[in-house]
Amino acid sequence: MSEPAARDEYRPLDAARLRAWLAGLPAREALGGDPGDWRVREIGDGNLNLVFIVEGPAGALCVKQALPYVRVAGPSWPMTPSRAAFEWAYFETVAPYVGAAIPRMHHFDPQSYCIVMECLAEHVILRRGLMQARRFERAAGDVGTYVARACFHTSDLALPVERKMQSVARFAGNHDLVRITVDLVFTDPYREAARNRHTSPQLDDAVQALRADDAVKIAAARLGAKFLTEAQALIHGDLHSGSVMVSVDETRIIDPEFAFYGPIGFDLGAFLANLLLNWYALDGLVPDLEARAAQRLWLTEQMRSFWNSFSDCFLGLWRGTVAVGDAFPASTFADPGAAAALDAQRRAYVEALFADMLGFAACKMIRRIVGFAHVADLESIADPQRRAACERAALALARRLLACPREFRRIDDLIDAVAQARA
Ligand code: SR1
Ligand code: MG
Repeated sequence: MSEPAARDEYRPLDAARLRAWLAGLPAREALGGDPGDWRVREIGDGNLNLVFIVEGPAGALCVKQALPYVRVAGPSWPMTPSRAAFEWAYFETVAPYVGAAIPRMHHFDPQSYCIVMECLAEHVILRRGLMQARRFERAAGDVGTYVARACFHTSDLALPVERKMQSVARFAGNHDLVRITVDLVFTDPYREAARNRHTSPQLDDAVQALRADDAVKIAAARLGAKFLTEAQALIHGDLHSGSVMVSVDETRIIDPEFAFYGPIGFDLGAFLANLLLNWYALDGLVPDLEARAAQRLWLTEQMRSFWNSFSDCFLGLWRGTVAVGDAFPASTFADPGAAAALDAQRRAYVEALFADMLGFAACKMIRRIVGFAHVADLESIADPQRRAACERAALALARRLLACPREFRRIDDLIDAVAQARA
């Protein structure tokens, strides 16, 4: 990876500069015509970056530029734009394993922290679709398969230690983004912090109770320690429903700027948490009772499909690959008895990932309700009473997941508990 330019050389793109810069890249072929013909729109609505769509007579491209600060907070909250290099490195690393599940990457410029990629014009952000109670039958299963492939192939189950550690070292420099997650997911929600906010006064009592609940705080802190210490695989690091783009028959994963070597359950939990938050937000998003119940049923099926796709694919890869990884070395389990013992261990490994997924999902739900960055599913509910009721129910489930993890052995245990947490 090239050395990024010094921060004071940074210049944010505007339409004119973007046209001039793209005109000098081979990727311009995708646009056709001349720069003057290209239509440039800035469409970024996330927390961090500029995102441009450039349309020419022959086609379109997406250009993402990392800002040197948190977009939603402004320059008072600086953040290294080198995250763009880690986003590029993540895509480069997982591309051989995930096929068309990521956008086609055209170019990375380490001086301007810009990535040029395929424009997914036919796709919508999954969160936006779910907020309109739309259904994308493939999405959750595809994301489960994606996490299994990306994580299995970057783990010690598939990689010899030399390659794994080289990759760990490559992503270790993304510590500024890991710091954000440590603060915003595992620390601030459980204490008074200037950046926290919640629906007040409606949720004041629930937030106070959360911050006084030592069992829940210990569980969250243990998961925070796991996040920091368990370099199980290369993880996306921010796999919420805004990082997934969908069409009727395709699913694409975007925005892996938080990538580093961490616990697989963190990616699983992030996606699951966002399905759960949407489930609770439906009380405020879908007024018709029958339509809401039907959408909720569909969403719980997606949760099941997500977990089943992940576990089937992960186990299938582990069983089917001629493993060259140094974890559970295949050569020591060659005879039939040992092979059966290894298979029991594989199942135990995946069961542990299930428990991690639920714990991390709980942390991700809590941070989106009482921390800095919330989700549009809940934020778009204008009536604070109604929004708070949805948030209170989601918080109740999250606290139960953290306080009573042994009640949740299978995905159906979670699905049963989702509706109970509304009472
Ligand atoms: C300061 S960044 C806030 C959040 O936005 C990103 O999407 C991550 O979830 C991060 O925690
Ligand atoms: Mg993002």
